[in-house]
Amino acid sequence: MAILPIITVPDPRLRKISEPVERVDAEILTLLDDMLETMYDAPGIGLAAIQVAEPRRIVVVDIGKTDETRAPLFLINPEVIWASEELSTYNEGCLSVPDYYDDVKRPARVRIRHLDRAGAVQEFDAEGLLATVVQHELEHLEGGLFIDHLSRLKRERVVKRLTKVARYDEIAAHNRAERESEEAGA
Ligand code: GNR
Ligand code: NI
Repeated sequence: MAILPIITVPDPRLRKISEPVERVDAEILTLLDDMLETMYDAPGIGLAAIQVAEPRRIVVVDIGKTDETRAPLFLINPEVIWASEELSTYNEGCLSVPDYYDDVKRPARVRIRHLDRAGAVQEFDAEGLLATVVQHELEHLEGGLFIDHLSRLKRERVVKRLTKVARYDEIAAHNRAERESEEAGA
């Protein structure tokens, strides 16, 4: 198992449409396990493969709060096959949009069809937080982000701040590499 780096806005890879999984093989199972470990470490309650720079239609979710209530869901090629007309609002966050939370309205209940780890077709109904998280993850597979639901002003403000953070991190990494090569040479 491995903890993978999570990419953040404005990384353009987050806007890619993820590709369906053709066959659930050992490589996919390893990716699912690594994604779960990465999500627990973050910590988060959902993770789409594109957030670890893998443009494949794979999602892990676990809304359990403690180690005892952990119940991971592994969703391969997930689709919403029914959504309620009734909407509900949740204050959402995203590991790829650090330090920002805002209300998003989505269908209150959904029915999901997906492949499981054995490659078998499964369906389940979700409501409440689970319905919200699963829809948030499926949006990632289309290159979407929860900030797409906000006003343009709000979205641009968040993207601007995270662009500055990314530039700052890049300069810090550059300086660190320079210092380390000087120390190695001295
Ligand atoms: O950890 C997460 N919490 C969360 C809270 C409310 C609505 C959605 C989420 S998903 C998020 C992890 C993440 O970024 N998944 O893509
Ligand atoms: Ni997210």
